[in-house]
Amino acid sequence: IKVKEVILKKLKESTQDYVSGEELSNILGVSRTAVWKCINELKKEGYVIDSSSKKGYKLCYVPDIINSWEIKEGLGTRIIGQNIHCFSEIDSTNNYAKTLAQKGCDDGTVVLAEHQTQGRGRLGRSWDSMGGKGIWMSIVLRPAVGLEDVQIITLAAAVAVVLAFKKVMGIDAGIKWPNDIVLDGKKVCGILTEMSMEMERINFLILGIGINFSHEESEFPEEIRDRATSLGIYLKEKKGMDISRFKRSHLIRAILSELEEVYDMINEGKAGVIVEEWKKYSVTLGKEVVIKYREEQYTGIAQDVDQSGRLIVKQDDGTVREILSGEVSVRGLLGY
Ligand code: BTX
Repeated sequence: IKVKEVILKKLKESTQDYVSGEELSNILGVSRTAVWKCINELKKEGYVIDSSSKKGYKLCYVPDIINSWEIKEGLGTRIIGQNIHCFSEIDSTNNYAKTLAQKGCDDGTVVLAEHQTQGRGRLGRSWDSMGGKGIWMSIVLRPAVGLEDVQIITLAAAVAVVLAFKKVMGIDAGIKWPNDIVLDGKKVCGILTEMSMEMERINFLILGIGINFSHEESEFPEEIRDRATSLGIYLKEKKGMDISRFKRSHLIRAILSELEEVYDMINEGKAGVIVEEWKKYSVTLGKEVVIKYREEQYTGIAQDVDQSGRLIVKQDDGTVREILSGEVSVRGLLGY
């Protein structure tokens, strides 16, 4: 992998000119045949490289694939994304991240896959994770905070994703409490937070983020088509832009770097700042909501989110409830 990484770096530094096979083999201290083999591997992955027996190699096109060196290129974080594990197929990135965390991996370790065969949502639901179309990613966090702040981390992750959408694509997305990210009332991203506790303390936390990137409408399973959307669908409809001008690795990098900023704030005890930021993007506050919790169901108006991330709902009879978990449907969103 190292050799491939260096070759790619060299080719990227010189996109106007050819880089000779001899130069590459000298830099790397490997044979020209070894260089040629790596070039072929890169081509198989989708990189378009022109090779000329006289001049050498020239990089013509970088594909939208997910690998650690594309993501790490220009990633300015200290913690999040220092270790990145990429798979072409996996059951669930959250499962793999959990195994890594149990073995003691570093804070901020990232797991990504092109395709998940058993992508998971919350409450035992499944998450459709089509190959090559999305960002299916899990991040291991070891926050220095107590259990009461777990909800804030989930809210913070949603804020990080929304900020990255804005920075990279100019898209203004909304957040449905606690952490569904929606465009035009449809879900474009879901976040699943799982945690391991030890003696009342957080041992580690897995932040699973699923983003529909380039799906066309017909590529979603029929049963979710009216509730799901992708960045690609939205860009085409609203801005007449094609998603192919963006690369997933670029968006991933932006998310990791926004995530590090909010993560720092949490570790510094600034949960309040996160809640205020979250409220700016909320599509829940002020709306009529239906809360389902176990056997119970009631309606009310979502009034606020408190410092612990609880949703404050005022019921029609005036009773005020604080909600930490449960299902919340918002009038006008996701088919309700
Ligand atoms: P959730 O329970 O809020 O959402 C799941 C529900 O959303 C499903 O029941 C279905 O109705 C709908 N749905 C399923 N797939 C999609 C999709 N691709 N787009 C829009 N709606 C969909 C949200 O759970 C949390 C999802 C986290 C996914 C990430 S991906 C990386 C990591 N690994 C893993 O297994 N899960 C997380």
